[in-house]
Amino acid sequence: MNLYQLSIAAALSFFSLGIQAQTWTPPPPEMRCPSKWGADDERGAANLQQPVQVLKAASLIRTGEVIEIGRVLESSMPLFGTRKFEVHTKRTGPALGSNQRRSNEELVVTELGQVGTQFDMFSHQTIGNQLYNCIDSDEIGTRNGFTKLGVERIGMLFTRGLLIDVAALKGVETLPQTYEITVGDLQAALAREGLSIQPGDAVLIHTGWGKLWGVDNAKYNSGCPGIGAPAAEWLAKQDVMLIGADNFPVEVAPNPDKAISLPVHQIALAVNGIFLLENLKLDELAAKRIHEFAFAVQPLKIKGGTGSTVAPVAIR
Ligand code: UVW
Repeated sequence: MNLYQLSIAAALSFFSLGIQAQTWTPPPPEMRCPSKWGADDERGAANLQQPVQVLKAASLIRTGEVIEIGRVLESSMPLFGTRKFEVHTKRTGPALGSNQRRSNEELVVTELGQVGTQFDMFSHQTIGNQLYNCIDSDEIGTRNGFTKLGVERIGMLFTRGLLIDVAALKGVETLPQTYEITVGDLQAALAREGLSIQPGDAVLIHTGWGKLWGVDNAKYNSGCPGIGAPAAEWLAKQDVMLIGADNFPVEVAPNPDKAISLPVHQIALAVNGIFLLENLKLDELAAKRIHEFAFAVQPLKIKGGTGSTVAPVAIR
């Protein structure tokens, strides 16, 4: 083997060490319901949003620097499946009055809950027919939104944020496509920064995949590195409030186990009542090596909505 072949072999074994070809099966209803927040609960991990959580996050603000981690909404952004985003500018009428006042506005045609940097609510994903707390999605789905588990119930989340930079841990700008981030990767990246997860944290995972946003949208949407089911279950055990990433589904896609579809969506939203935050812009936090910060996000109050496009920030 020459030097080039040796380095390729070393890189392959470095990444393959993390690959867990495990399957995942949803727990039966009696093991996931009622949720730990009670049978009538609709807010899941948002219940961790208590005054003490806000004060803890506020104590992390030392310089006042605000870093935007949300994407700009525009028609040229990557869109999943058949989703669309169109802005139709409306210039409303002639100049009025002696002061010549004119107005501009726009009609935005989009799946407002599920485009751009997006916050997934529990009404977004099911196991069979059942949503979080084993609520039957057919019983609460109407032509005007869901009568339970709507995103309007969440409000402002202001909590401690952590950036887990797995790309930096591996010494790459971008993790390989379909690389499954393991529990060991998360633990090693946290240890590298001397950090540990606390209940109520917003955990954001940097894979580097976000570099493709607006640059190669087809590749961005064709699959991505991200956490697998074991890492999601481990994060859920740490009592996190939210899991986010710089890719479209937070999780590895497609799953290495070709028999299952986006299991992390079910683990987070349907089983544990933990929010997902997709399509984050994490390059600035990663470049500045900011790993702990105050995190703020407020989903739109779309009554009965399955999620919300959002503009979250990190403040340090
Ligand atoms: C799905 O709707 C499956 O995906 P996402 O939550 O990633 O938009």
